[in-house]
Amino acid sequence: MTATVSGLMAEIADTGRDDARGGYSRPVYSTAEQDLREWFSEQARRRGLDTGTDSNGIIWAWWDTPFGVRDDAVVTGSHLDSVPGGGAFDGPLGVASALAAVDLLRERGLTPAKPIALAVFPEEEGSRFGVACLGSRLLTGAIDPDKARNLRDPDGNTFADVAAAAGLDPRHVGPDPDALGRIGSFVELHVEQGRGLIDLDQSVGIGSSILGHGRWRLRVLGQGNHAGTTLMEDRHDPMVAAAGIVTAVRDCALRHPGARATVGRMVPVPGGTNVIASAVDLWLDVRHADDAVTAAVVEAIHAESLRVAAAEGCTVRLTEESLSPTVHFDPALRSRLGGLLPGAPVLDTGAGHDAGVLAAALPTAMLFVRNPTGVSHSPEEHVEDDDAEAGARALADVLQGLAGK
Ligand code: HGY
Ligand code: MN
Ligand code: MN
Ligand code: MN
Repeated sequence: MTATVSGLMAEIADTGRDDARGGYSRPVYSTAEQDLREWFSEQARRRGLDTGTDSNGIIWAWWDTPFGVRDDAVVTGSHLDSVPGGGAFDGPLGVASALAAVDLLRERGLTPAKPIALAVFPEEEGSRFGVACLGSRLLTGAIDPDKARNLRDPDGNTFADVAAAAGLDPRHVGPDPDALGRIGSFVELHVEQGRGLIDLDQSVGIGSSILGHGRWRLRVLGQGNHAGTTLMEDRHDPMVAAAGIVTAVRDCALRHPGARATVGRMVPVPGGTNVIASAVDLWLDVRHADDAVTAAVVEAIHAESLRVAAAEGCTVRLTEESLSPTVHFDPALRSRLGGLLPGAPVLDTGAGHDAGVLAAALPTAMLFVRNPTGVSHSPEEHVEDDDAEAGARALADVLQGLAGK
């Protein structure tokens, strides 16, 4: 029985709905994301794939060759966690398409000459612990395991405690050269998070590069006090400084063509309506194709922030949380995909992906599927059924081309 992508997506359409924000909130190791992990594992087992979760929380589902040697495998997959109030497709589309592609290949009677594996990576969004692609960073050694273990979620839970509650042994997270050594190439299918394929009027595109990006925390320190008894002229209000800093972030980005800088999250401390905050945490997301420009934008924002804060009698502390250099996908693999998908356009992307982390360790490529709204990290994100099935067919063609006889 061949499942369609839209049929598989319909099965998980109610998991992790966020009625307050709209869209989905599926933080890593939350009940919703755990339900999706279990759904995927069941789907994989139903297809006879040898399925298990490794010490980093990555789920692997293996379609072995008749000889059973797990070497030079062709791997595809994505993630099931989401941003708060995210869309249905960012992550799950790649996972559902991988399952549907296996069905299509079985229907075509393929006996893989190389093993094919499906993979689901935890904490791709970094929405719970603040570091994007945490699972693939642990796998490849791109993050220190101790730093990972001590990351905290907004409720103060450490990654070690949450991972342990999810059944992992936090002492064993970290680089896994054996797992990496089994992979010959990795191809991630993902909903496009922009307008490229709309403007090209195409269903599927091939990834060329991922914009370098990073995350920083700006802590603005002021003088907490009573909202009623503190005269305006006596205040050192970090919220006022923070408001000026958010505008400065936009202005610094505009002064560097091609740069993108966002403050998507701002948390006053202690956060009482009748309390002048003592501090405000802002999280900064800065991206540019040239890593030196990203650094220059952050430097300009830091300098501006110090000036704006000083004018309010406040100070600012900047902390780097994660950094991902610009990634150009493997040219040889990319041209092989071009041969397997004639006419598919090549796209760069401003969004980060596990494929971007794995690209540092092995030949990696991406496929994108048209999103007719061009909007992502939002309930408006969408994929039409026909495009979703076209994506699964394209992925099946790629897997067959890379792993077939
Ligand atoms: O932030 C990103 O670009 C990705 O969606 N995690
Ligand atoms: Mn994603
Ligand atoms: Mn995302
Ligand atoms: Mn992503």
